[in-house]
Amino acid sequence: MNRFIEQRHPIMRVVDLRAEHVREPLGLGTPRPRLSWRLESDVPGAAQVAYELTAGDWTSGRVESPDQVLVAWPAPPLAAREARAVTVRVWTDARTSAISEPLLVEAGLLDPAADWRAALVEGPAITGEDGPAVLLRTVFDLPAAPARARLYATAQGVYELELNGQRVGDHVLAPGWTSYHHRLRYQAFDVTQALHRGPNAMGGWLAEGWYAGRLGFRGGRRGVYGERTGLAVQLEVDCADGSRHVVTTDGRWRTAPSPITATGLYDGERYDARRELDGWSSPGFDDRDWAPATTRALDPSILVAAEGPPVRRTGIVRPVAVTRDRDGRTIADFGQNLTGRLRVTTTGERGTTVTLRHAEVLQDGELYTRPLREARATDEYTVKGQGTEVWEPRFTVHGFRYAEVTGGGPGTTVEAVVCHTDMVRTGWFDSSDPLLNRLHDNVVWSMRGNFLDVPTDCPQRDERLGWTGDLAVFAPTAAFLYDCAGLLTSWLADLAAEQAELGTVPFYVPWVELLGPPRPAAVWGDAAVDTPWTLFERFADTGVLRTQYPSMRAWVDQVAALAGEHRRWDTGFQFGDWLDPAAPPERPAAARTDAGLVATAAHARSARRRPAVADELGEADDQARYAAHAAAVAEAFNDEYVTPSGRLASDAQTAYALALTGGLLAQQEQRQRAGRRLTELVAAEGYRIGTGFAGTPLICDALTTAGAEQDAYHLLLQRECPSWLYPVTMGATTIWERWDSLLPDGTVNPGEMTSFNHYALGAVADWLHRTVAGLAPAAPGYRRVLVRPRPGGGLEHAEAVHDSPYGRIRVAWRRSHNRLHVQVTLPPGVTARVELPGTAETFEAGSGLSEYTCELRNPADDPRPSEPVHPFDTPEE
Ligand code: RAM
Repeated sequence: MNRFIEQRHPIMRVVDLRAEHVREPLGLGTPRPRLSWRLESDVPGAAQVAYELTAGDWTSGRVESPDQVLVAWPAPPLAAREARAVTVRVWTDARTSAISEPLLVEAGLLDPAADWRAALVEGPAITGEDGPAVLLRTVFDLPAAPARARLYATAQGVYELELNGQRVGDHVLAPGWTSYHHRLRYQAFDVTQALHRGPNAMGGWLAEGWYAGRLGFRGGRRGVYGERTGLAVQLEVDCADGSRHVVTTDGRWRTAPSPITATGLYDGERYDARRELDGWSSPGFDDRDWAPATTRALDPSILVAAEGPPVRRTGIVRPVAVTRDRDGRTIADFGQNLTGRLRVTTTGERGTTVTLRHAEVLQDGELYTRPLREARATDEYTVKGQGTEVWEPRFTVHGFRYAEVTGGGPGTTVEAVVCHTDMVRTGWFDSSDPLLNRLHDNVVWSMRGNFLDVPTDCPQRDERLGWTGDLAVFAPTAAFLYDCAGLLTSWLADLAAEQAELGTVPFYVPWVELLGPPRPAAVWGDAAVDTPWTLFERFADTGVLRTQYPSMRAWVDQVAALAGEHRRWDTGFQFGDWLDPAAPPERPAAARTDAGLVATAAHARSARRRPAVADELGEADDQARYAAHAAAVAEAFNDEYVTPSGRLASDAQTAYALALTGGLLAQQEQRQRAGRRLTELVAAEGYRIGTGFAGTPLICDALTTAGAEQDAYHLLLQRECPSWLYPVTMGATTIWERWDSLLPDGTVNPGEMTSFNHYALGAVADWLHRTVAGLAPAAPGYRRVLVRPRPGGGLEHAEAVHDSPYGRIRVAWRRSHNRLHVQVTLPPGVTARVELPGTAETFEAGSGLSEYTCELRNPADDPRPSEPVHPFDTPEE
């Protein structure tokens, strides 16, 4: 319980002032960035009653309002490139805070059609194999020292830039992956310090990446977005003498081959250090034998600014063991399945090649690469032979725990460089059960491994696609663990763009046509509704509801049309309860629960959210229309799939879980019967998992709703396969795609889809946070919290900590004998309703620390009537 030390706040102060969901607000894409801040105070119950914002010399004056999350920009809109220092101070009933540290907020190129001048300088055309990276460079003179310099850059491909021999920024795989034909992200850098009076040089590395490299399974496709890469840069310099200079990618750039002779996201990178060109991005370099770069126009209308943090190197992991296999090859075990690449230090002889292969698992002491399918995941470094050489690939990442190193000299060492979107960690869980804690750590690592600009299904094989269903079920967990609002806002913009083009929400976003044209599929397509709702619920972002509103509506309307007059979606393609453990490995859609039942329940859930969204946005007509539709779908579901006594047409766990958590059972009697039947089915299955993709994220909530929390614990703490803890007992360090990705005999599941890093089944962590620890949102952004811990499973203590938009929330409990002690810590501005087990009494908590003690009785004696544990969907009485 003491893993998270309480902070003492001796004074009242405003901290963590931020703009939109970007932590470094340079080059913002909006002229009116919304602002958020946190208040720290040691006065119990303290809450803001008013604030004053300043932006440059503009001030809002005192505004009577408790709002402190995504508060509307108070000043005249920013012009393109305009920067203003923002501060805030707040008042509570009793005190006034000091003025906060200033936050410099700077707009980017707000109207790219007018502000963007750069063309693309091109790389080579694609071939049937991974292409090389090329170098591109130009030189320019500055008449005086720079006073302010901004570099805006993007690529059709992936790029890195250098100025005068120095790397620009620390982004990995920029510009990231968006639906490039709709939205191409540009990056903004402050490069004032990298320039000087006189001659300067700028250089770029450019490779195929997602734009032109191989994407997708079964051989995939190349050149999905275009057959030739391009780099676009616009450097804007204001010099001390008042002169202004703009350097762009244009016909003056020159190009040459780089040491990277081939690079691809799946196959890896080849680097020949003998081909390095010293000083190539510095002014004095002789580039006469470089070729002039060809250029082509860039359509500026698709350019967008970043909405979240970039991909970066976020950690280094050193091997926990280094062994030699039967053939004398070195195998490094990093002790953790992760996403990134190796940094190798070697002292070989010139011309020798160090080969690095990657895998998630070993079998018979060797790397086992079959689960990677057609991803080679192999990097090669050819030594130049000048003492100690250190190399890390630039334009590839792999999902791996083990690496095989061959060909290096005797002193060759490797370390793993973890790469993913550089989100701020915001959520923690701890309990008295080490296996449960490891499960939670595995969820965190699977999120890290798969939030690489796009929320992907897996990071290792020839796939790594933004599967919508996976994200739809995982988003609530993700939003607790990390501040992923920016990343998901960007992804949702792609989802909406693809949906508008394709006429439906595709299976994954960005869309790459691999399996024929996109088709609507329940649960997966419902990401269009679920994800913005989650962002609203967890980050209080009404803006994202507004932006996604047409996409949400289009999805619900499309499914309503498919369901037709009888309001059942029981035709066409469905993934259904994908990967039900009872389905044969080669037929993952052959689940026990009828696909039409799953699809209709999913539709009912999305339809039910629509009026809530419409209400939030003040769309009264839609509110009434969709409320009626949602009721009609629920009724249709009841008519078709539920008996009057509460049995379901598919007598399977997922069917009951969907009905119970979706509010689809009209009568109390039906709910009780369904709850009992679900409990029976779970017990009959021996408390092993009996649900697939659609049911697994809901099963513990469904049991809780049915008043069977102890059965949920039984399921949660099961160690026999299939279960959440079985992989943990098998040494898993991430969440697996299949419960038995590794079979009990230690061999790898022979199925074609056997990833060891797939976050979807980790969605249970949201239940750990909300119900085991008892920390659930009860109003957007956790402004109000439901503290409803439900101890069980023999746990002695548990706690969850969340850095909400308002500040740190902690709920911790510990049992001693038959007493339960609960601690609740809330930040200023946040209140909680506290519901302790075994009593119908409720308590109110305000900011600061509140402590409660109650008797723990047999949970079966709990007098509280069963009710949904996800309170946010159910208005407080
Ligand atoms: C697999 C993906 C993903 C799932 C789809 C249906 O290929 O890895 O997890 O959403 O199938």
